[in-house]
Amino acid sequence: MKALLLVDLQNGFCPGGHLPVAEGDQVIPVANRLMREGGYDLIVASQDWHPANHGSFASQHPGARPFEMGTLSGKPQMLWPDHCVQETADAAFHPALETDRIHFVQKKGQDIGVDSYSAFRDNDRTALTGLADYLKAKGVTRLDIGGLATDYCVKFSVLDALELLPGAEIRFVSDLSRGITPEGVEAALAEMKAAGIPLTTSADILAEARR
Ligand code: VGL
Ligand code: ZN
Repeated sequence: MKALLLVDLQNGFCPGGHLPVAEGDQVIPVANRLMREGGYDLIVASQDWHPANHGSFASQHPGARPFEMGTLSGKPQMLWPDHCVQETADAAFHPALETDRIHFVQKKGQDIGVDSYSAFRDNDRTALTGLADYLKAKGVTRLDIGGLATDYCVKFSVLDALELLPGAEIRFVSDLSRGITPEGVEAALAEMKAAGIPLTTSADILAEARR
């Protein structure tokens, strides 16, 4: 069972959004092509879905500015601009994303006291989202992962998938992903490489599916 996980392909992380990733919108056609022709049996997506008063927002910390380090529930936390607030356009999937091809959407980041970069669990590593159980129940043997942002939600999702789906082959799809900072992307690539995650591209996946 081959599955694709599309991480946070939302307006908020695309140009014009509240936490824009450079060229974030350029991965949308890649995602659509992979959903159509990538040979996947199952397609899942995560959706950053914050309450308006989420504790990761700088706006909730008097005197703090976005992209400063702060604390949340006693732990170091990057403070973000308000983004992906539930039911707003910023939290919606990019309008060009062919969402009718997605079988399951995992929302995350609803708990105001803890951030959730990974699609699989909160940053404090206690609460699981349910995505790993869903994928295990489907018998997923290979999971390709990409999306926004490489240095946060994609990286943590990849590393958690490796741990929470033992026996499954986990791959990072580079051209399906863009990051917030070049340094962050470089560090994320090194971390994934050190964990033994193979890097693949949509071209390789499409060629594989045609064979
Ligand atoms: C993300 C920062 C805050 C992401 C989500 O999707 O990478 N980054 N919330
Ligand atoms: Zn967020």
